[in-house]
Amino acid sequence: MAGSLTVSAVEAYARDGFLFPLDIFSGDQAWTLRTEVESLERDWSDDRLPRPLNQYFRVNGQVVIPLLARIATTPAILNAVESLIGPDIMLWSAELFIKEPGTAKIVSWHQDLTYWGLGETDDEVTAWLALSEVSRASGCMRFVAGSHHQRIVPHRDTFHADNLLSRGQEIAVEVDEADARFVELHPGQMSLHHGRMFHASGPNVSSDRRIGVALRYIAPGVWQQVAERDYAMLMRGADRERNWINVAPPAGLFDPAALFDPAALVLYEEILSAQSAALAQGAEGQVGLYQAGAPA
Ligand SMILES: O=C(O)CCC(=O)C(=O)O
Repeated sequence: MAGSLTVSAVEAYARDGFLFPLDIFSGDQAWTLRTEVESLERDWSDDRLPRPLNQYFRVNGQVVIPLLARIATTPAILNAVESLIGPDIMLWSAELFIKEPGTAKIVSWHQDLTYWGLGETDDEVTAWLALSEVSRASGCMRFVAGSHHQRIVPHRDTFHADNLLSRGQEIAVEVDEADARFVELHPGQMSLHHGRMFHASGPNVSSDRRIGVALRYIAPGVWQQVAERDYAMLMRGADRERNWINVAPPAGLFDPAALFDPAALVLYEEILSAQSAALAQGAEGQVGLYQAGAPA
């Protein structure tokens, strides 16, 4: 099946904690997806939404933006993910990481699972899809091979304005940059990384935007261990464990009807508020992306 990983690729993922580059879309298809993202920015970057558009881009975008839910169901992506976590696949969050050209936005060294409340599971994987040229110059990710074999290491919050992470969290132990692999991708290619992978990304000194879609997939057996409840969208197979409140893809884009429970924008607030118990655990400052009713 298109996208399914070979035995040796699965072994490489188990050894290194990542895989790239994987071809998912042609350059033209990726360009079309990029223009869809950019038309959302053109049409909705005003005050018609309860929160700034970037909030919906950065966390749980699948709940309110059909485009992100649609990308997450791409068979070639799901086939690759299935090779790693099995045939039952749920989407926990879809996120856009955008760095404007010539800007200082970075992502500090971190392990994804640190504040998600999902424990140290091996059954979560991020598929990160490039919708632009993703190079060293444009601020590609860097991975440390084999770092996922460690447990979750201590992190500290920086809340740095140029950090794209919700609390600017960074690993509090030394990471040797010499160990880093640069995850360069062409538009339409993706990488896969383990939730305990040490990873970071640099500023965009190129002349184009750097646009990536991060899709956080879990097997249904993963469970929320900090917040009282959590939500996920079934992508393939079945959710037999029932650890998750199952949510459906949005019926329409920011549909006015979605202002009323149980539809998308209300559901979005409900999910943020539930997840904030995990995502803001131990934070000394406000974790903007998870603040009730507040702009991000
Ligand atoms: O897009 C980036 O630069 C970082 C993304 C990231 O940290 C992630 O997807 O886990």
